Amino acid sequence: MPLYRLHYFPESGNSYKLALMLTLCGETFEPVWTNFGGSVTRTAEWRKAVNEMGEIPVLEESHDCASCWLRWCPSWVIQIAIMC
Ligand SMILES: N[C@@H](CCC(=O)N[C@@H](CS)C(=O)NCC(=O)O)C(=O)O
Repeated sequence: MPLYRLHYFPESGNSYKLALMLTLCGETFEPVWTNFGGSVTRTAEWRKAVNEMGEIPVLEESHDCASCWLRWCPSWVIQIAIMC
């Protein structure tokens, strides 16, 4: 079973949509709260580490090892990735 990490913030409908889909698909995931209001997604560090587009949500997926992560975005691509 894959490991999932969802970078989100609570007010994000796009994040909610993915958390709901993961839950309805019976998947567990680690929610990674992101300080969107504090503009962390606009920093060069966050964009380099998480999403160069500067957008939330981002889903990370790992199959074999906890240090190898696939990173998915935007949300419509994530929905397809969860289904595959
Ligand atoms: N097309 C993207 C849009 C995601 C999106 O608009 N996220 C907003 C927050 S809900 C965002 O990160 N906006 C960047 C910004 O305002 O700096 C998706 O569906 O994932």
